[in-house]
Amino acid sequence: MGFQDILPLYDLDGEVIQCSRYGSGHINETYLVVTNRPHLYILQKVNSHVFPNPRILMENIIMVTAHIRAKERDPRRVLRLVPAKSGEQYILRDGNEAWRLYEFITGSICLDRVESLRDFEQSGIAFGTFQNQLEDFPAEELKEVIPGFHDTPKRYQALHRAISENRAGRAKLAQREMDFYLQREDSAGMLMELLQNKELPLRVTHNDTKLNNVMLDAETRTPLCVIDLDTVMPGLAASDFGDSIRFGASTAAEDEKDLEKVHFSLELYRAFAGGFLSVCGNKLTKLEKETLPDGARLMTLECGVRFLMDYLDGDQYFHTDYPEHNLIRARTQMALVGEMEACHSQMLQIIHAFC
Ligand code: ADP
Ligand code: GN1
Ligand code: MG
Repeated sequence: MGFQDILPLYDLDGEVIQCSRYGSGHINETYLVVTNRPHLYILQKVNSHVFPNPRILMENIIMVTAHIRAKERDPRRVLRLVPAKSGEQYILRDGNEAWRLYEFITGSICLDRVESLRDFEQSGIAFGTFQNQLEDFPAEELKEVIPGFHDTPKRYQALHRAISENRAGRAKLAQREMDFYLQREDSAGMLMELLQNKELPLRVTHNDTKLNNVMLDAETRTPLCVIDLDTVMPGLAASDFGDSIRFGASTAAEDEKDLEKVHFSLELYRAFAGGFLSVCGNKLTKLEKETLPDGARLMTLECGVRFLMDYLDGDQYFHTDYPEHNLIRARTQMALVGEMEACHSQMLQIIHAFC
């Protein structure tokens, strides 16, 4: 099924004059729909390989957006699903192929790279606010869309599986990367252990807190809302903080080939931490705050493990543009992990300075 089959199922405001691929997400198929009114929409085909049960994912999104909408008057401050003519909030075809239509968040920008310290501070405010908005959401109502999504030791088990299967015959091309990640396996379970021992609380978290999952107002460059709610599930505050740092506190793109350009920026880290803690710092426990730097290191390590695993599996999961794309991504994460390891105490001091 293509977007041509799906658009007629909606009662759109105006005639469609354009529908084209949009954005730089790694998972879903996203289209910008333009009508002659003009009225913009975002149409998405949910990735059925990554999300084999889109029904529970959509139920989560419907509940979470309703919860936030009850607290926010401005429609631009929460994702809004457009119902189909049938009244359904999403369309299911061929078993597990799900399509959904969102109102386009007008007058907004979405950044793939940080353009200023302030932009990143604002992104911290956006994710801190999201955490607060869902603070009173009944976590038990949320389904675990991808079980163990940020269970780093479980990600390592999957890497071991990928190495031994060597499905794409690429293992010989990734020896240095496999060595790097495997050397760090012992440290991968730290946050999961604290969670299992009930030393860290389980919260409702976003779990995919990339910079390009935040919409800022185009004029004021202050947060409008957080998007890409597919992975909202019970999780750790340190994972949300950490994944933002992984992506946004790098001096280069996630797929930069020239590793000399890839550095972890403490300045960017400080900007995000300041924004994030200014809005939700008083809600986090002492240990949660102490483990935020570990969240950054572990999310970067984990994402690198996932890129490497996908490279070995033959690019089954993340969108790729060329055969080494996932290996290149695994390498940038290695550069960042190395620098984060070297400045852990400074990262912690920065957190203390905001508490
Ligand atoms: P993926 O899971 O593939 O990352 P996203 O839901 O993040 O998919 O969407 C991909 C991109 O589409 C976003 O980074 C953003 O640029 C754009 N986008 C998604 N939803 C909206 C929206 N409601 N309004 C404006 N832009 C959007
Ligand atoms: C994916 O969907 P997107 O592009 O925002 C992935 C994240 C990774 C990220 C790496 C559901 O995020 O977990 O951290 O790529 N999302 C899913 O860039 O796996
Ligand atoms: Mg996204």
